[in-house]
Amino acid sequence: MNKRLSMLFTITAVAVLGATLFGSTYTQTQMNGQSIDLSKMDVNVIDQIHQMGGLQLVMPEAFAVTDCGALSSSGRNVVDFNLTGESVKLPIMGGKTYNAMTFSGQVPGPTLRVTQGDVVKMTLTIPASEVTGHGNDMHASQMSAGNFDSINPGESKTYCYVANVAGTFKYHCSGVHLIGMDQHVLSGMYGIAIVDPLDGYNKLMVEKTAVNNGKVTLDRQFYDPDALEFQLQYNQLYLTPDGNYDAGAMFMHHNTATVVNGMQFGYVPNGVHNLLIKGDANKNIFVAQPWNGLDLKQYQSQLLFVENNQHVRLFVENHGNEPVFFHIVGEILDRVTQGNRVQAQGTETWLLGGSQGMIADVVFDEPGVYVAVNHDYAAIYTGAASVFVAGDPFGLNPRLVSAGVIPAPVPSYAYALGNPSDAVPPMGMNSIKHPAVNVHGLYTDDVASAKIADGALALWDVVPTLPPIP
Ligand SMILES: [Cu+2]
Repeated sequence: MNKRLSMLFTITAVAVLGATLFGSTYTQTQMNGQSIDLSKMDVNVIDQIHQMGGLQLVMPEAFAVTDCGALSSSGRNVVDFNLTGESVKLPIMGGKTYNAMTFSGQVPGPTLRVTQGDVVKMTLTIPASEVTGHGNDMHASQMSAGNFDSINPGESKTYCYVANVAGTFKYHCSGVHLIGMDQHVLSGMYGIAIVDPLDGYNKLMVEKTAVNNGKVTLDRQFYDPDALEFQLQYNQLYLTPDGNYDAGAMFMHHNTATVVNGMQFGYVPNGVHNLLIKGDANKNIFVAQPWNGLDLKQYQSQLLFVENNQHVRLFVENHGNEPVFFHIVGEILDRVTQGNRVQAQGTETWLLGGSQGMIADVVFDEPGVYVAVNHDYAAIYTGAASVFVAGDPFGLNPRLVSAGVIPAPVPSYAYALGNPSDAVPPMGMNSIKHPAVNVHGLYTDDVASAKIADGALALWDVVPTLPPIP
């Protein structure tokens, strides 16, 4: 065999092996971008595979079948979850756009929230105008995604399952018959399902100490299960300069951006916060303020506001290709749970591998600024830094009251500015309602308009009407 033919033969064999190993078939871009060193492949093994008739992806026929009719009349609560598959252009940090693939025009897709034991009835619709088919795999189910397969443009398909296990679970596009799954997921087709425990969440214990009669003693504090809740979903973007998916970069884990809820540095201060705190929109109060300015509308970065001594529940998911070392600068995670079982108490950092979720419970005791990071320095510097502001660390209450923005001092700035809509999950078991929500997220304008119609604050309209704050 001449050298060129041999190389082609090897590439074909790698594609077949890839299909076998990953249940997928490499696309041409992935072949070009693959990082396997072909020169080190054992061609004899490939010969043997070919002598055996070759390998190809053959899925067994007998997938477990879900009967929506039977599940709907089983005495369980049925929750409809409707998604559409839409390819759209969305912004990236720095002013460019990328070719995103989305569930329902937003990245991440809408959050599903159910109670353990509910039937989820998920319907995926692909508009006739969509450029490609899409699939769906919900990790909260325990049915193979092969059963659902993928759907062509102009079609719709429904899938039912019982959410038997409590926790935070990824859902994602499964590509077209599993082909291109990596491209679809890393371009934006991911989201979470929150399954609340059937009997509700447990009260939270926080380790403290006290001094009694000159002696240091344990002073454990207990918090009600009701909590203020946020969702933080980690992923990466791998893009060419034109904003297309770059499979070669993906294979080498060379990301273009680390994103939280779809955006780099999406929860850091912007000009409004500069103005409130420094009296000058151009005086940055944080090192990175890339989504800065009212003109960015739903894309301007927003802060996460919490009260002191409030039980805060974080639903965290790693959708990406790289680990998340979840850490909050200035805090210890008071509890980490998965599947409603405590995994850790009083841990500084918790590791989430790819496609892994958790619930982290935290109480922010002192007024201040706390930064939630992926404690991988490359991830921090490429976007995984999200700022929580607890209480009134900037002493704004008197100024906000005298300017008439709020009638009386408030326990967090959420009462004046709201919390970002893409970080606020739907209400569920033991949820404390956010005082207000502002429109923030990697949303199409249609999605942003729908959020406003639902009562979320459009800060870019509201803030200019506020009286000047001295
Ligand atoms: Cu897709």
